[in-house]
Amino acid sequence: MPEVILHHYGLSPFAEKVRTALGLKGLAWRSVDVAPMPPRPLLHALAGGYRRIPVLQVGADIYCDTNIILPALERLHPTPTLYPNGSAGIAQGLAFAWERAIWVPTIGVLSHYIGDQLPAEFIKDRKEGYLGFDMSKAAMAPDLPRHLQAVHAHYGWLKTALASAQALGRPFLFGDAPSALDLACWQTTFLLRKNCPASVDELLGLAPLLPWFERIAAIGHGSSTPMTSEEAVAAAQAATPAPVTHLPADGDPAGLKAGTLVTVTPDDNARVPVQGTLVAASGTEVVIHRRDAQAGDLHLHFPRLGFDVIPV
Ligand SMILES: N[C@@H](CCC(=O)N[C@@H](CS)C(=O)NCC(=O)O)C(=O)O
Repeated sequence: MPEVILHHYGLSPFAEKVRTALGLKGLAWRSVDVAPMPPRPLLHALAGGYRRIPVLQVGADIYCDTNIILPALERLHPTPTLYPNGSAGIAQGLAFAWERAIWVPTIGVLSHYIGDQLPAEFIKDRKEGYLGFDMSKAAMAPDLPRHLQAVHAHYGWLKTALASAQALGRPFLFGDAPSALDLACWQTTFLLRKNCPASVDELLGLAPLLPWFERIAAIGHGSSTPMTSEEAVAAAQAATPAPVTHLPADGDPAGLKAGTLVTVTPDDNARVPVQGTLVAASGTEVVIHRRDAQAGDLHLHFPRLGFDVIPV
């Protein structure tokens, strides 16, 4: 099987979720360090304009969004599982819900602490190309009380869930082993705890979560060796996209047929349409083919949750 290649940067918490999933699976992987903001021309060649981080590459198969990266890792390297004790559906659904609901309020808290230290060009990039709003401290300050309420409300259910698990002698949400849901809830907490002063724990009442947080932090990232973007593009060029055998033929719930020209666009932020020909689709995944002048024939995989698939 071709190497697992992660395109990412160190400060990305969504990438930290994938790095930890790679650690949980004990995988050896290749690490392509990308800039924290575009231009990223060689990643653009692979991901067709999808601008978010991380992106996972396996040969000529490109996985965009952690909600398809984790299921792909699970399919390619099933053990140890990211979905212990039959948790796949609930972990995937709640991970999506958690990240979707808590992301902007989490940025509000982050900005409260470090928003005035962020470089102007970073704030401009996030406003114009990613979030659609100004994440500077001054701009976000009026919404801080509302964001704090939202963050507290979400940690409210997480604390209840972890306390209930602990009462049953379980260190993680679904038992003895961490799940994709643990990793999702953990990564947004990681963003705050990594970048804010220690007082963030008190502000958000995180103390009951800390033993769980440390257990996940201890998983590590497996073993990675660096790779350049040029080498990653060459690896895609030299490979052939894997035949799609894990999705039903003509399985698109909206009746889209293989061969249809479509765009796939995130429905929350960084709404850059990626165009390609539908290869296969189901209620959980869509795969499109595109040919890139540098990277050759590629299959791009996206989750259905959080993306619009529109015929051109
Ligand atoms: N739903 C996406 C969210 C990814 C995301 O928002 N990543 C952030 C970095 S943590 C990002 O792309 N920021 C803008 C950028 O790096 O260009 C996923 O699960 O992968």
